[in-house]
Amino acid sequence: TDLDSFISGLPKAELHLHIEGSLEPELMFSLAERNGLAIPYATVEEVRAAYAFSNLQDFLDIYYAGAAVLCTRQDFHDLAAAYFARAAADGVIHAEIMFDPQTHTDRGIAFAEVIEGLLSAMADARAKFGMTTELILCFLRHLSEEAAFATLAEAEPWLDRITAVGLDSSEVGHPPAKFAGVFAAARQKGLKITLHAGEEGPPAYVYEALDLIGADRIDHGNRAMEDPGLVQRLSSEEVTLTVCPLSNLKLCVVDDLANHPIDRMLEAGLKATLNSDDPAYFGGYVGDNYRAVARARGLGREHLVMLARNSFTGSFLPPEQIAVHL
Ligand code: ES4
Ligand code: ZN
Repeated sequence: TDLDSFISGLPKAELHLHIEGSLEPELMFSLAERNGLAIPYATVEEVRAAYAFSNLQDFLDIYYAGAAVLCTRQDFHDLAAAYFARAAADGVIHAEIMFDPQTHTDRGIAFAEVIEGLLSAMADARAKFGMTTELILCFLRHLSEEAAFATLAEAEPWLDRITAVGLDSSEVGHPPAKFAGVFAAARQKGLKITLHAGEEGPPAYVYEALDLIGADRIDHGNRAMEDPGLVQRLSSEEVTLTVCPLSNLKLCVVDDLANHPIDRMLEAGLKATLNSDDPAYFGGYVGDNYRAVARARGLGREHLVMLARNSFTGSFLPPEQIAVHL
């Protein structure tokens, strides 16, 4: 349709993408074979059938198991190269990708293997597609703050190639406050900060992300909509929210895309963006998210243009580069 081709042709940035969540079942099988690892599935169809989640933790258990096939620098390169090719086809011209080093270093994979594989794919994306890319190092919030400090220390040789630090994994019971020290240290090193907050966790976690951590961006933020004062605050401070509709549907953050709050967020003055989160697990890349939510909520071109515009103004690109995209 017209709207579909309008969406594909709309230049956009992707700001919320876990690179481990872009591992398609086909690549999972080929990497398992290349690395001599067994996986608990017989076929690609069986893998996809396992992707029926009732909450975030359900998904995370399967996502961490899948990530275990990633072992070498080449594996991380191939993973990211496949994502950049799909993103480019979707009209993504700038991508800020998150990675979870602890998921790999805790299995004995060297931090260097992970990041060097990602960096080489990023260089290729620039050369092949003209795409600009940035790295966001995420701490796993179900682990200790001490472990996050150790990860930040491991990243030290690459800090000039890491734009921001993030916080992901199991939200409830692991509030931003648990990581106040390590985010302060990251800020001191010149890193930007983005935190998953208000996906399953309460509005209080979004307040903590702002007040205790000084977050530059909020990942998800859906539950902020429960608190009018918080909506006002996010709106007046122009805090970008990286919203992920197909993720919200798959993880039962919303019961139906027809009830997704994206247009209510925009109308409340929130700087919402559309993103894919873990596209291999949630049934679509960023273009699919635009199309699905446009259809379900009846969004018009003005909404879609605003969402794409927010993806650049909310990016961690320097202001002069943002200006080029507006
Ligand atoms: C994640 Cl959807 C989501 N939420 C929290 N942590 C994550 N890690 C990967 N995907
Ligand atoms: Zn996420």
